[in-house]
Amino acid sequence: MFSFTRRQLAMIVSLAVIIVVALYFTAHVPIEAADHGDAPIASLDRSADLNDVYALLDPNDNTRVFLAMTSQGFIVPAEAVNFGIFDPSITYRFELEMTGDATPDKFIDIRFSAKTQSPTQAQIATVILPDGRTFTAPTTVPNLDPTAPPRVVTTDPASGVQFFAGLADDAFLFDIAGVNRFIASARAANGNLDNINANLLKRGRDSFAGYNTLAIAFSFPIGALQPTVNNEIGIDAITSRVVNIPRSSRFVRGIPTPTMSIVDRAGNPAVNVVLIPFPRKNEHNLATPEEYAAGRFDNSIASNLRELGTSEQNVSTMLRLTTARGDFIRLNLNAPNTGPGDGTSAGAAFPNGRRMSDDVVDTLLTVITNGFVTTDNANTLDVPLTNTFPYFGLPHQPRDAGVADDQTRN
Ligand SMILES: [Ca+2]
Ligand SMILES: [Ca+2]
Ligand SMILES: [Ca+2]
Ligand SMILES: [Ca+2]
Repeated sequence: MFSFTRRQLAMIVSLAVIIVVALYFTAHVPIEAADHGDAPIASLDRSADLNDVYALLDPNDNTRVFLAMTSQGFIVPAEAVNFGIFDPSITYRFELEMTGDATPDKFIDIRFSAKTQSPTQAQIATVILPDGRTFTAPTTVPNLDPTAPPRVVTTDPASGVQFFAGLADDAFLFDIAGVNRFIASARAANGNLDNINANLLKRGRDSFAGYNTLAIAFSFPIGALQPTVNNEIGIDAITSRVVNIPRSSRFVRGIPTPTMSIVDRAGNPAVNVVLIPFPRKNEHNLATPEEYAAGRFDNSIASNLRELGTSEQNVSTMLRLTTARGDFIRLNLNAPNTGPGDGTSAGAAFPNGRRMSDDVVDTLLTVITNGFVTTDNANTLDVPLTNTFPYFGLPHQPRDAGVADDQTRN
C-alpha cells in the first residue's frame, strides 16, 4: 500500500528521538516552536510579539541559569537604529514555576525607558528581580556600522545577576514556507504517508537568516532561583502593555483603569504557530498555565495532529508537551551543560530546557510525523553563537562596500 521499507527506515532513524522525547514528557512536560507573528493580535502589535524563550544552564558556569526571550523579529540590518527599540509601554516578564505544578511562583519583570534625546541613545532597563529588588542597566545601542557594536553586559553587584538587552541574530532556525507546504500536503492527504510530499522540505532555507531580533538575556546564580521540587524550573514569558492610559485622576465609575493587558505569551516552541487553530490563537496567548493544564486546548491540538497522521501515542506525547502542568519549558538543574556556544551536552538538549543551538523544529517534526520526516533541512545557524554571555550570535550589520549580502533565504 505504500513504501513500507522507506517508512521503516525513517522510523528507525528517528526512533531514538521519539523515545527520548516520549520518555522525557512522561516524566516532565511540554514542547513548542517559535512564536513570531503567532496570532492576529500579536502580529499587529510587533513590539510586544514574543519570538522565543530559552532556558539552559550557563555553559561557562553550571551554578548559573541562562534565561532569554526574544521579541520583534525580522529587523533588517539597515533599520537597526529605527526598529531596534524596546517599547517603553511594555512589561516583559519571565514567569518561573518552582513547585512542579502549573502555577507560576516567581517573576522577573523588565521595563525600558523611552528614547527622548536621539535615536542612538541607550535605553535604561529597570529589572525587578523575583525577591522584589531592582537594578538598572543600559541597552546595547545598535548602529549601522559594518561591525556590530561591543555588547554592554551589566552585573548587578547585589545579586550577581548578569543582564544584556539589545539586537542579536535571531537564533531560531526554520524553513517557514517549506514546513507550511509540507503540513498542507499532510493535511490534504489526511495523514496518509503515501500521499504526503516530503520533497517539499528539500528547500532547506532558513527563513530567519539575515535578520535580527531584540533579545533580553540573564545569567542568574541558581541560589536566586532555587526550585522546591525535583530541582527543576518551569519558564515562560509574557508581554503586557498599559491600556486605558489615564489622563486624569478621575475615572469613569465602575471601569477599572489603568490596567495592564497581556499581548503575547510564549513557552515551548511552536505550539501556537503549528498546533492551535487560527480562531483560537489569540485565546491561546491569553490563557493561563492553569487553564492549559486543565485541558482547555487538548481537543484542538489532538484533532489538529490527527489530521496530520500523528499516531495516538505521539498525540499523547505532544499533549504532555504542550498542556500538562502548563506550557512551561522545564529545565532540570541537575543536567550538566558544557561546551562551546551555549553548550553541547546531549543530556541538556531540548526538551530539557531549550538552547539556541537545539534544532527544535526537527525534534517536533520527528514526533508529529511519527518519524516520516526528521528535519526541515534548515539546520545551521547563519551566525555562530558566541562563547560568552549572552551567547546569541552578533547582529547582522549593513554590509561594507564591496561585500555581498546573500544572507536572506526566501
Ligand atoms: Ca509571538
Ligand atoms: Ca508553582
Ligand atoms: Ca539567524
Ligand atoms: Ca532544522
